[in-house]
Amino acid sequence: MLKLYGFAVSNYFNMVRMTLAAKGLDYEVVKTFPSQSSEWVSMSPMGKVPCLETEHGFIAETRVILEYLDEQYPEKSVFPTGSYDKARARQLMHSLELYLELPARRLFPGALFGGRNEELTINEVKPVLEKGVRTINQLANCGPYLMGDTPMAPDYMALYVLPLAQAVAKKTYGWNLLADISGSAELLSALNNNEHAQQFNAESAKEMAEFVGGLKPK
Ligand SMILES: N[C@@H](CCC(=O)N[C@@H](CS)C(=O)NCC(=O)O)C(=O)O
Repeated sequence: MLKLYGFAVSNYFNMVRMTLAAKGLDYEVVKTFPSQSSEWVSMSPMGKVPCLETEHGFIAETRVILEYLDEQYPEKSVFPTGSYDKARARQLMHSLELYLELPARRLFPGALFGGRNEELTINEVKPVLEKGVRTINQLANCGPYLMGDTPMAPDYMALYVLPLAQAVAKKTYGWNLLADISGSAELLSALNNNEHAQQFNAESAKEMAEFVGGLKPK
């Protein structure tokens, strides 16, 4: 059986879980935190989660895992058919990660973790996020999902990337980023209606509460 390594608070882990659920695949979760231990790095070379264990070996990097799952288990595909539409789906996924998720992560310390961000970082990230928003608007065909009326792999990324980018942009710039992505409210509402999304959100909230509880002095 497939094994998925990661933890419930992880955005990327949840993107894979949504895809596995959409495809109706059985898998076992192995709760794992990122680390540079030699054992973990031998499975996930950057030490990150998620990582998927298949009958052939390990695969890391979320977008690659999603594509592997779709090729290996073509039933209930989460990519459109046809090279052009598939490439557009991949372009959306790259754009969500490179131009929203990753720049937003640079601001985590000040926006989410009670630290502070350097002025330089704050100024560098804003135009990247703005261009990222423009890109998603240009590529998306919200109806209500990013590729039309059926949820697909880009949606399972957007479900976790958009709220995070919104939280960071709001806290850092007072910017309601989601209001600038047309159809995002309908998209997130449709995706959050999914029973698996609700289950993973609940697990994430529970794990986050345990984590925060663990930080409080006893
Ligand atoms: N590009 C990676 C990113 C995964 C990632 O950053 N995961 C976070 C947890 S949500 C992590 O492992 N962080 C630890 C680290 O960056 O070393 C992917 O697509 O899977």
